[in-house]
Amino acid sequence: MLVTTPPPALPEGLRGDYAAARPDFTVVQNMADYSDADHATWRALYGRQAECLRERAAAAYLAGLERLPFRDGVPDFAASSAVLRRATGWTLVAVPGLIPDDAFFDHLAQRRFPVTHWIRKPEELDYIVEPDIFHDAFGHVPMLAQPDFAEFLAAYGRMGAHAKRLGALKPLARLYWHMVEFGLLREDGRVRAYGAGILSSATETLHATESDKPRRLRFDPWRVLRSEYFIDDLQPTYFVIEDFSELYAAVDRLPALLEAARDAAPIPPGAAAEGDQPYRLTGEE
Ligand code: HBI
Ligand code: FE
Repeated sequence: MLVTTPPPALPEGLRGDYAAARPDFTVVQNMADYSDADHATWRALYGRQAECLRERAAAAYLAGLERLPFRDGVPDFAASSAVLRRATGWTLVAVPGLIPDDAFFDHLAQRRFPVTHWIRKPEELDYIVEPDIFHDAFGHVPMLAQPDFAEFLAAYGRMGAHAKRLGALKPLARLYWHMVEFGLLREDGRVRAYGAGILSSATETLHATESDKPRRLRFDPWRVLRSEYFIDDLQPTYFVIEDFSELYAAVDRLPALLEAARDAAPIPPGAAAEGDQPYRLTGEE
């Protein structure tokens, strides 16, 4: 059966061609489909972000970026997968854009990271509503070469089916949002970004690592699972880890925490909560 429009589980108006997708929502990445303008858009985004991130991204992210063939234009997923496979056993699969939760979790559990195959238009350099290849590849993929993070993300995928049975998909999605999209790491006494939503945006990078406006809190899974978020504005709250092993360490406690978070009152975006441990930008703590 052909799927002609995004399935009902997805928001309307997505620009990907879902009719071309296989049942697991993957498509073929055809390098010949990218125009010179597409490669130029990638290079413009890459050049600007690589410069912005030199002093602001986590060392593990920058090390991953260095190993991947991302510099010269829209990356070939097969070549990137070869690098990741050796590092952590992950591979990339091409998708038309956002895919349903079940398919997304299943890919992660199998160490396949879904990457949107199309790139934004030149007039969208600063902001795009849907994730494109720049967000998915430049933002997410370098961290897949970090062993602790790579383990965590596969374990996260394995939690998907369990969370769905519990009726706890919302709390599980909050963990992804705050720690995979917008996570911060303390490194040499400074705040560095490793979350893809930060790293693929120049504005969010400065806001997350240098502004005194947002709240920065010590990572606490129970706090994160209850924390609501904005999808279309700079984040008012970020969570800071000290080491990537903290994320994987939280997975053991997830089944119980998800159930409790499902039944707890959510914390509105940017709000304070009891027990918050603020982290100061230049603080020794
Ligand atoms: N699909 N391609 C893609 N990328 C995502 O980040 C993504 C998705 N589908 C579902 C989804 N994320 C969310 O439900 C996660 O927050 C769990
Ligand atoms: Fe993302």
